[in-house]
Amino acid sequence: DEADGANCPDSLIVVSNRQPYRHEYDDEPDSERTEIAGERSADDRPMSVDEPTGGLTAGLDPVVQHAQGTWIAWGDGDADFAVTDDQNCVAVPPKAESYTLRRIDLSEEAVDSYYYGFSNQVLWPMCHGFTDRIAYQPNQFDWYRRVNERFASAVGEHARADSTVWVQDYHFGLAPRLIRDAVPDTVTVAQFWHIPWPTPQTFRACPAGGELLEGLLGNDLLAFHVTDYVENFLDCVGRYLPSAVVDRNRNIIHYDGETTSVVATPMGIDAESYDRDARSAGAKRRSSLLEAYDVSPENVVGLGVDRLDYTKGIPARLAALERFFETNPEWRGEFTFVQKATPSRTQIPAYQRYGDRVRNAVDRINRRFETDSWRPIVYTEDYLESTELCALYRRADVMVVSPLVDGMNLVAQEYIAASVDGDGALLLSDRVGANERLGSHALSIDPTDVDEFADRINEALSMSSQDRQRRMDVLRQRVFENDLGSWMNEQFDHMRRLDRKAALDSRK
Ligand code: ADQ
Repeated sequence: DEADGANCPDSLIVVSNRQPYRHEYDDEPDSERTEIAGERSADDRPMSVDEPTGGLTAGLDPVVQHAQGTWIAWGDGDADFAVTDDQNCVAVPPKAESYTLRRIDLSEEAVDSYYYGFSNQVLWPMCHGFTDRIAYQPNQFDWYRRVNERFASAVGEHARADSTVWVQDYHFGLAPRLIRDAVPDTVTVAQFWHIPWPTPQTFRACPAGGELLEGLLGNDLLAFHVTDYVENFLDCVGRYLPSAVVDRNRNIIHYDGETTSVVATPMGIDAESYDRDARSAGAKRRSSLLEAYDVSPENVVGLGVDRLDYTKGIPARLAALERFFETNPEWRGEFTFVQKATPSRTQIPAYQRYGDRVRNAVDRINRRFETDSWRPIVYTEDYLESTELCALYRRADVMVVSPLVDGMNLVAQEYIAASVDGDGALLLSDRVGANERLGSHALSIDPTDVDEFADRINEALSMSSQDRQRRMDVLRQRVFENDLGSWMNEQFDHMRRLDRKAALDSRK
């Protein structure tokens, strides 16, 4: 199951908000990404190209290379449009050009309203069930529609009769129907929705919800991580689009002349590469982060790795750690918890406040328990190279993944793939998509129950080595068998099986 694209459609068009390559002028370097140096813009200013590091973008890039396809995304780099042609296209990867990156130029106002507004302050909280965090202004939806239209018409310019269009995520809820109207009838349109889909009760709070459902039903294939989200989506359509025909046995919806198959395909990671990085020279040495913070090699280490997002449940995790140190004083000085937090969407006030809340809680707990030679919580927002992240994963005796809600959660899988010594323990929230596949062999937690959570930390630390090994064996098998490559193949198999052309022919 190599993720090299051998199984992908002949003519593939990927649509996503984030682009795989970004051109930046060197005078404003971005330390968060690896760079291919030495490029120069037409006006002869030195430039660099950021390339994808990890996750879906890095996984899809070789597939689109193999397909010699087209990738359409927001051009968010300051030198992006200095290198594109008059259609806003550039051939990538740099120096090994094999596919077309079509960049969409978005104004600041468009980004504010479409990305920070409707996508991240309406759809994100709504889909995660945080309806009280929805901050909706009507012009946000107008911009969301307008940006979806721009992406859809770009797809129209690149699509051929045999193209397959694969749309990523919640930034493009309206695009599928718009794409359908902009491309030949024979084109297959598919989408993967990376976050949860809520119940009808929650979805009631979604502004323009009906239009969103209609947009998504422009897809031939709509995929989620787990069956709960599929069920919720079918329930929402049944409830809020009365003229749709929902076939609950086959998970198919007929609406306005189109047929949409809805499937659950849990996403995996490139497990081999985490395994490799964890075994590499850099990772075998002690984690330089732990050295920098003077964590004793004798200490037992717990680890959390999250974006600073209110769905990730970091304050509740810190409360559980505080309870743990309170009730298990014998672990003071012996157990250090490392929290790696990545600032995200910091333009949004709720995210700024969340960051403050987390940092304050860490400081308070550290002041309460720390000694001259030991600090209970090591907290960092620094960017970590993959080898350093893998060194931490490998070193961690206990990994804590405790979101309040999470579509899937890749961090839990990364920990497992990097646990090459096979003796780590995973504490896993029962409210994440990953729980479906991993829950039976992790230590399952309700992330909001402070006492139970603290007990579970104690349980993980006291578990026998055989028990940890036995659980980790099964977890590793599941993560390696269901990796990113097999996830992608599953998508492409579904797309192929739809056989849109045959369906059209039979209608004639
Ligand atoms: P996220 O909410 O971002 O993803 P997650 O699935 O954990 O959550 O993926 C985060 C990724 O970012 C991981 O690959 C992690 O290693 C990486 N990362 C985090 N901090 C980093 C750092 N400082 N340096 C380098 N890498 C870092 C959304 C959904 C999830 C879903 C994924 C994929 O919210 O539920 O699992 O998409 O569909």
